Amino acid sequence: MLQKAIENFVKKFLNKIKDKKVYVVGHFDTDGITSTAIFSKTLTRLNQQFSIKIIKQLDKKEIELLPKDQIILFLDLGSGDLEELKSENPIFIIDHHEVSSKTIPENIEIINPHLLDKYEELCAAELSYLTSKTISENNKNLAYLSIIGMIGDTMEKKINKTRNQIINDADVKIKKGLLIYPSTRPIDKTLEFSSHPFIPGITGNPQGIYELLKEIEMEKIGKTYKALIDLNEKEMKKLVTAVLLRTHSKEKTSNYIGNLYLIKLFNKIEDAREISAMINACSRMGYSHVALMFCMGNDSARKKSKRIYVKYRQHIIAGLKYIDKNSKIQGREYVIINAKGNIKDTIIGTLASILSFSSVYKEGTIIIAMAYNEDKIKISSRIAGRNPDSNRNLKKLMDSVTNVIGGNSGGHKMAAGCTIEKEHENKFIELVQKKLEFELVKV
Ligand SMILES: [Mn+2]
Repeated sequence: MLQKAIENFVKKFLNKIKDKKVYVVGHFDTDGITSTAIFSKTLTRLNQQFSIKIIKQLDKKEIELLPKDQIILFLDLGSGDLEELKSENPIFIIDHHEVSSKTIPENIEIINPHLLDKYEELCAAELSYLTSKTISENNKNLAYLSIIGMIGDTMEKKINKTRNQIINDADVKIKKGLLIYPSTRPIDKTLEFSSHPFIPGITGNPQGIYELLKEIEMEKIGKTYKALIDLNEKEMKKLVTAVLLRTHSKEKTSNYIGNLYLIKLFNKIEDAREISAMINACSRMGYSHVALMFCMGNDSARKKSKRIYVKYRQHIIAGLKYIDKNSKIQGREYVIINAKGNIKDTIIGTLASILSFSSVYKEGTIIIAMAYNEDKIKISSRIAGRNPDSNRNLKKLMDSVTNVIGGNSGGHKMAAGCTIEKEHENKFIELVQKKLEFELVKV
């Protein structure tokens, strides 16, 4: 049972950290950063000495850098490296990624839903919150952070028993509606900037929005439209119907309708989706510490986060433009985009995702995007279309290449990636092309 496992974990953790320093290592996405924020607060409240490091991924180099005389706490990472973490050092892991080995080394204590008798989908921030609450009931006011992390890992559509309990703990309001954000700003603006989901004829099209809102007789308050959260049931229904009419009939309605999560932050009602996107943006732009301070309630970090978020969106648009203007390797059912040093490695995956959801490439097209990261190359692959029935497996494709030229790969059938040495740039392209041409014959 989850709660039993957490109680056991907490007992050992509190015992080990006495008179020691804790070294917290968190993953750099929204889930990892909110998890780290929860533990920063928790450890501060315990009067515990600690330091923090936010990392993109746990590799050999990071493992070597771990201090030997401190208690290590991994948040949202570590499960895939249990063998490598085997040492004399006590290590605590709170994570939800696949576990690499069945046997847990003796120095490791781990909370991971995959290791429970009954699996329940929870993210690291939710597990961190439950652990924090077990340490002290006073930490109940950190529940909202786990809601932001959960949305960051896109788990908000499935509400299970534990998640429901966390939602009850958090001061969060849920409203059913159109899944675009931020739901707290005038509806015309929110529609204009909606990229997840991308609404054909609406996203980036003020004229289309004007016509849609006129058609459903959306009311204005003074000169501005109401925000999504202020719509009554009837208005929301009309809006949803009008938007669905503009989408492709093949798409599922559930992509567009769901729960809006409203949280109170700095004494303002905020859309948790927007906050989650802001944290993600800061981190990907290289400001993980600002994102963390923002989560901890620092007001100047909040202002800085907003500025970085604006810059991030400009970066995304500049990246899309760069890809559009520059040459790509076009196969019959694939495209290889090699951005080299022109696009940040931390946003190349986001760009590949946006391209896969847009109508730039035919449904089923494999998109491979590459960007430099110092002496390495980060590669992201996606399949174009919202629900393409592709018999291609991107994880297998990435694995098959790294098996030959080395590097790390991960992901799943529809979205996968890898990191390789820069010197293998041409070899990578050559191998992927061969593989894709060959598969084309086979399929
Ligand atoms: Mn996570």
